[in-house]
Amino acid sequence: PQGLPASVDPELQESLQVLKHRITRLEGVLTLEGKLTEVGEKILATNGKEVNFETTLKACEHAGGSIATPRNKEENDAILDIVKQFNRYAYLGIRESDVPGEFQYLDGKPLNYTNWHASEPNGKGGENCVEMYTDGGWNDRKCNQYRLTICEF
Ligand code: 293
Ligand code: CA
Repeated sequence: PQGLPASVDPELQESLQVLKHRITRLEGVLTLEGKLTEVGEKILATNGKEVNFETTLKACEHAGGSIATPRNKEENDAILDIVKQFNRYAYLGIRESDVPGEFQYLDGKPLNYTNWHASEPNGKGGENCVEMYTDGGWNDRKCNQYRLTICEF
């Protein structure tokens, strides 16, 4: 009936349950096929392609996501799994700020988790992007390298 919230409509409740079950099964299939990694509430995916930073940003955005950005060790490890599977470094959603040597998320907020490789960052303003090595450590690096595209959703 008009005016009642969806939360009390039993038919909508049932439809929602069916949809959620189908999504859960799809996620299971895609995870099994290695096309998708779930970490917390986040989904990670790669297209296996190596492109520069700007192209990575666009590819992830075009897919409705954003470039993978590790916010904690669990997420760093999940991205690392993909980096190791492909044996290719990947750019992260982190960039140098206006202050040389200081890095931030793409929205300009300060980092609240880091995993810099030994002696990094060392670019002193000359390496504005950040790549993940195959040991999970981060290196500041020029943005024009060809790196594995990993997006988060
Ligand atoms: C220098 C010293 C190397 C280091 C490299 C990277 C470049 O060449 O040990 O691996 O910088 O930091 O981003
Ligand atoms: Ca560096």
